[in-house]
Amino acid sequence: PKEIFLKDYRKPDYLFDKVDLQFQLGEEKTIVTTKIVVSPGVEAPLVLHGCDLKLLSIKVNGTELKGEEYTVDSRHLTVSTPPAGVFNLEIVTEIYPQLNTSLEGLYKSTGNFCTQCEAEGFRKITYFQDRPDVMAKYTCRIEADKTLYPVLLSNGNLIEQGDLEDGKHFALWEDPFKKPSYLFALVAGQLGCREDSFVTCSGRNVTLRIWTPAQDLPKTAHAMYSLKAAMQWDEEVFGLEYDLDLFNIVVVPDFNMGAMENKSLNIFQSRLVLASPETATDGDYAAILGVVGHEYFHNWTGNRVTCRDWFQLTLKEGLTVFRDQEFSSDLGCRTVKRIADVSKLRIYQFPQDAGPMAHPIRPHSYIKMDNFYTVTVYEKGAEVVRMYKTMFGASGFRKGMDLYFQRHDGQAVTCEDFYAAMCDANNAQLPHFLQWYSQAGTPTVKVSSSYDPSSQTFSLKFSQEVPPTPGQPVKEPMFIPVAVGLVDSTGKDMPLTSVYSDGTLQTLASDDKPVFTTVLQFKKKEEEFIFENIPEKPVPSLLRGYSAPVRLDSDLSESDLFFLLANDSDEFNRWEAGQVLARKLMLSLVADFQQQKTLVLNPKFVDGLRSILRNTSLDKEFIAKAITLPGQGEIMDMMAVADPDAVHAVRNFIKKELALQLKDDLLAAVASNRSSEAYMFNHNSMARRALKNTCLAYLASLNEPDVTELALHEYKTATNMTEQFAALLALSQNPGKVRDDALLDFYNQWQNDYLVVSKWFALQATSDIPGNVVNVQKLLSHPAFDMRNPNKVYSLIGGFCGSPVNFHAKDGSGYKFLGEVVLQLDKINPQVASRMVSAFSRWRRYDENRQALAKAQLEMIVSANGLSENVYEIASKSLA
Ligand code: BAL
Ligand code: ZN
Repeated sequence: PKEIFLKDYRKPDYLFDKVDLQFQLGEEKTIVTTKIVVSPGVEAPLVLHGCDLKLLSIKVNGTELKGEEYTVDSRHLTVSTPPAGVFNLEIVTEIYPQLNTSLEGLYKSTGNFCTQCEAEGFRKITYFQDRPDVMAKYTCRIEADKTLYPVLLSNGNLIEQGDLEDGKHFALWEDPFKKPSYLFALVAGQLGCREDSFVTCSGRNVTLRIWTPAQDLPKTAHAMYSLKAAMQWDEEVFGLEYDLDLFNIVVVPDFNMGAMENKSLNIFQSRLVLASPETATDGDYAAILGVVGHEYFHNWTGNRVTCRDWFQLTLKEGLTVFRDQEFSSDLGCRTVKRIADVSKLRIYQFPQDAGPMAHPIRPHSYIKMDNFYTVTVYEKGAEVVRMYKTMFGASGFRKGMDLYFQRHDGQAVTCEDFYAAMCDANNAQLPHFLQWYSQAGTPTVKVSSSYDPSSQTFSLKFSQEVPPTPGQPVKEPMFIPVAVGLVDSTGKDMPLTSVYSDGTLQTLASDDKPVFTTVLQFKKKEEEFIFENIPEKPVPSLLRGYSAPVRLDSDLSESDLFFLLANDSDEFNRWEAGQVLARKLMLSLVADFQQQKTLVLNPKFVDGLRSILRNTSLDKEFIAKAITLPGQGEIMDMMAVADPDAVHAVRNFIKKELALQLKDDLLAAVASNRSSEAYMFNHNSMARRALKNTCLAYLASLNEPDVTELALHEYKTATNMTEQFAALLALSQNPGKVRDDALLDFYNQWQNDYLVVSKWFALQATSDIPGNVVNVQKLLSHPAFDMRNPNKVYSLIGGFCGSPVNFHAKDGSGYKFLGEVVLQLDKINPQVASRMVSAFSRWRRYDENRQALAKAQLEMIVSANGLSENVYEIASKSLA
């Protein structure tokens, strides 16, 4: 397999001005006729990408090319000497969507045709310069059987439609905006639609349609609400208006990604559109809001301004994730959303950044671009965008965005272009900030503090270390914005007047405009900041709001942390103080466990959580987050040698001990947070359910008859999936008849709803009951499971890999299971298989025995015949 490098980028040899596509969709084969108006760039052969295509004919300016005038191999079609000047190219290919299980290019899902072209799927439809910097205006004519495929959709506006002979019909679509091939989409099938409209800020009436099989239409109301909210928000916050008269969303059950932002024809996997209170949880509702927003926001950040090459993916994804995070924050609760996003970063991105697949948010190379749709490019990329906002403030960030669109609308650009727009609009420099795009690895920031009462100064000494990552043994210091507040002994923020660093005194506030949080620009290996006019020794609240994606290692004492947990005005840091305490506590108990000492829970920790639980002035979802322990993965990530058994035992011990000691408070919280109100998607209702469900989970860990009764009661009386599923989860913590009966009952109730059945798979797959690999193996042959459906694979197999004890079972049974499944899956869908094989990538983090077992599976995979490039890249880099 060939590695592609960012440094080798060069402009396309030819430009495509106009592309007319014609699809004759059939049951056995589909004929695609592609007409392109080509403008010459350089005098060179015209090399087009192509994959799994049968070439029927190729014409230049109406004349069919002879055999010696072009060559075809498994990846390219090359026209050796194209004419000088503008010319017309016409290519006819034959493809077989009904056999396409890779779900890239044109394929069938439950009888309907649909497409997925990002990143490089368009080349499975026709020969093309399939790269994002080739932008053209498209038309698309679709011909198909009218009974089987009554709905025919593509990008842009519907220009013409009508009947043809033999029961066929056609539709002609025209997209007035230039776009790269990855944004092309086509859908044909039997679909109903929910229609609504939105009047934009300039008064244009936009028709909104969500297409899905007719029986699911009632479940599209929340997605439509989310779409309209997103359109409104983008106008209000960024002044960005929708630019066509029609916006379509299509729901398909079989889809590799969550969703796709094709111009005016977004395609979504069902889970991220369909919701009803009875079948979807609060988490599902929130995900739908975020992803519908995300895909809509791409219309500007991704579509109107796109990426020059795939290395720049974070330009559109990091930015658009940041935008969807802000959208969800504005519609819900900012602190809770921030906690959720930072947790996601820690649980998924930190391990990636510390492993063999570590890459900068703009990777330097790839074998398969599909492997770089990662938490690093997306989530760390969003953190990098957030840092611009932290540095320039909301209005400075907006100015930067305005300039970015003013300069680059209609272009395919780079991360430097975004950086330049941000800096130029703010008349500022961010020294070596671009390192965030090129250096991988999570920086560790160490902080020590000291107070000098005689000079009334408070000093913060910072040092940073960016760990070596594959291909990058030595790192330069990064630009790290550190938001800081200083808390006095009464728990109030001190006014910050001036800070001294690097020979310069910076005035922070005037008398009439006090400042309580300031952003320090930490940009050297070591740097000291000295606050002046500090009348007493403060407790510093560092990295407020998580102002940079780093690991913070401060010298705060246990009592400082308890103090911040109780008092910090920055709610994020209040939560964070509790998490730091919990992480320290868990790590020390893990050491005790490994030395076979008796485990004892620090009573101060119990008291701290009790007072949070009893604090009625706090947001309920914040309380739920604050009493939730860091995940097992997070703790393993902090150990020299990850020990899943010890971490699991310790986490369970703390959970049970807390449940025992806080039982009355937990029971009271469950009782007082019941409600007979109809389901509502709003923060207060969701917060109430979150607190109730978190408390119920704690209680169930006791495995006592009264709490089992309680969980059963909650299960039976639940009127929405959020509470029903939480009760099922509580009941399924402990092996036995109650668990088995509840799981069966749930399946019987929901067997006809494949999205709920996916949850049922996930619940069992992620379970930490002993020996669960056998159950998961059995579920592979359950009639409701289907290896061709990515959502089910992510639920069952992906879920299993996320269960530390069973995936990392000492006897290697979890590894063996995954090794076998990956090879099966690779034959069906390489993209999905490579996501699954990623679970092995951190194998070196475990003990020698586990290392040997996991390595053997990776070696077996790498040496398998006919392995896809997708899986090869992940598996071979994991072994390197
Ligand atoms: N562009 C791929 C799907 C997404 O990030 O929106
Ligand atoms: Zn995206």
